[in-house]
Amino acid sequence: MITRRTALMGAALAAMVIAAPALADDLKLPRERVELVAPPFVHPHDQIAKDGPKIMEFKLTVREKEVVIDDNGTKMQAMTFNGSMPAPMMVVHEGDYVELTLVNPETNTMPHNIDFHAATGGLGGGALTHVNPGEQTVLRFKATRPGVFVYHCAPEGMIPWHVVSGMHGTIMVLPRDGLKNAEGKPLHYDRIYYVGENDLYIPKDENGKYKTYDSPGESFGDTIEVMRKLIPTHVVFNGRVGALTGKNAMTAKVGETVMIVHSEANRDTRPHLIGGHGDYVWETGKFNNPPAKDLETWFVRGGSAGAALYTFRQPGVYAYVNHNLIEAAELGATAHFKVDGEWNNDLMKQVVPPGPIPPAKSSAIDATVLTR
Ligand SMILES: [Cu+2]
Repeated sequence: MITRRTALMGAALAAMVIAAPALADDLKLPRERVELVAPPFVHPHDQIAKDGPKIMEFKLTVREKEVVIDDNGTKMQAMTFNGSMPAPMMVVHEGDYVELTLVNPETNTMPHNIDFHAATGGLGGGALTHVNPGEQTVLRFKATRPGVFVYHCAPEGMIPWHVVSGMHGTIMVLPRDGLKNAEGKPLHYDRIYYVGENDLYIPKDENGKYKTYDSPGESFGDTIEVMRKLIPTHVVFNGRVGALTGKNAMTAKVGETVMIVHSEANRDTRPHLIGGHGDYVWETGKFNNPPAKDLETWFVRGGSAGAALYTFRQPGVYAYVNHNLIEAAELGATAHFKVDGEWNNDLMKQVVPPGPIPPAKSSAIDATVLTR
């Protein structure tokens, strides 16, 4: 029998549980709260850690929302962390603790969680972070391995659907003393951009027109049908066709070294900078392996992130693509870098501009005809 007293005690106990920090302060480490920013931008951070390990605090709020994914106005019921596709990139140093508050507002319709590929145990945190609408949770894990690692939502029975609906991002765990090349020489970047590639599977009606839905749940059955055929209708960078092209181009200056982090949580991809290279590329994204040099195209395995450093040497607009060129040109996987600076004629020069072919004096074709 529950008396008024036991009910009150129960309430008091519940209040104590709620009032107590979700995680006991067993770690006597300084804390740093980080404000995340939407990709392709990355929050300010030190490339070389100034002092010892910290508890790095982040907050992700799940946003279920309708988004437009191309210039034709095609709509999708997206599921996101913090409203962006991909989710924001987090940066910490090896040995830091990542403390994430994951919020699932009651206005949402789905349960969500988070699986950090950088974390050890508990399904990458997925087993400890399952939150229904109206709930939040706090997860802490130690960043023990340096590199760029994908994180994504992974609710039981719906994992691929939540991932291709937008719930994926990247965390970068930098070595405390910064990045190095194969010879141990320090490497640094002047700018960093985060490109998150996303394969999308939008259902069509009997007339071949993309369908729209009022909620993620309503789109589930049709979307799974398209997903099972493994042919994406769109392959996009940062949530939609054109998210990083034209006026949305990423920018740099000649002489600047740019770090490009590229993730695909679900499917293989092959980044390529047209007219440039990867000076140093951690194709698997893990900084304890020496970076490869002078790459033309690199391979990012589905479910991972890669990192490339490039120092721009010429001005102009560079296309940065998934070099499955059908996916780049027809399905959307294209970004732009707009680079200002001085042109270097030694590296490239137009010796003769395009013009009419001059008449041949004595042609090899004629000689071939004569010998027949
Ligand atoms: Cu989810």
